[in-house]
Amino acid sequence: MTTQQPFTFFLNQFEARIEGVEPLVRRLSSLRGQFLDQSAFDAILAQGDPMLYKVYAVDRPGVDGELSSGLTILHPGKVGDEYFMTKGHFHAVLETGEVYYCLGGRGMMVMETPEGDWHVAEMTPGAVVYVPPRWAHRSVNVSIAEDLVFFWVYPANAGHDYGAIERQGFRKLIVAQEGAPAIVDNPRWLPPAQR
Ligand code: M6P
Ligand code: ZN
Repeated sequence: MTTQQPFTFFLNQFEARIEGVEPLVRRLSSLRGQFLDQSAFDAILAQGDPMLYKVYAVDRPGVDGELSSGLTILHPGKVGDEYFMTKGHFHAVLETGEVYYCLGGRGMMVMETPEGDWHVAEMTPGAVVYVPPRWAHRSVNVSIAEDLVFFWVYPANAGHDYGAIERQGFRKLIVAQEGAPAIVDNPRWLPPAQR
């Protein structure tokens, strides 16, 4: 029985990175079909493929008891009226939660259960957002020009299930209305009984 050894890593809060970790980069093209305004999406892509976010992950072996953690930097921007966001996912092991600790910027965490219950939590520096088991989650940057920076930790064997979200998105979208973020219904979203 090998005993995992304790370790320390350094999260550089001011440069928003984790020393010695290469980030996963997600560009706009990897969220094709996720934004409501498809023509605005295509118009941006015609000019280039902007980086939406970077994920510095300190992943651990996917065995019981291990915890993965890391830092995500989500850039500000919009596709039409909709703010830049992460893909969003359920965990492959549905009954696993996640803790998010916001270090900078201003955002919202959109969450929902497989039954269609929903919740949106504010993300501001110092906020710790608890995502319970069974809740899908997506981070949205609602700032005009500031990166949304947050630390997260979750069970290393949780995995990511993107399928349900890719098929119809979240029940609620975050869009700019008169210059302020608003929670609106997603016209693509269907209740479980109608899928
Ligand atoms: C957080 C964590 C990561 C996740 C990342 C990007 O940083 O939950 O596990 O990968 O968000 O979110 P997504 O995987 O939905 O693109
Ligand atoms: Zn997660």
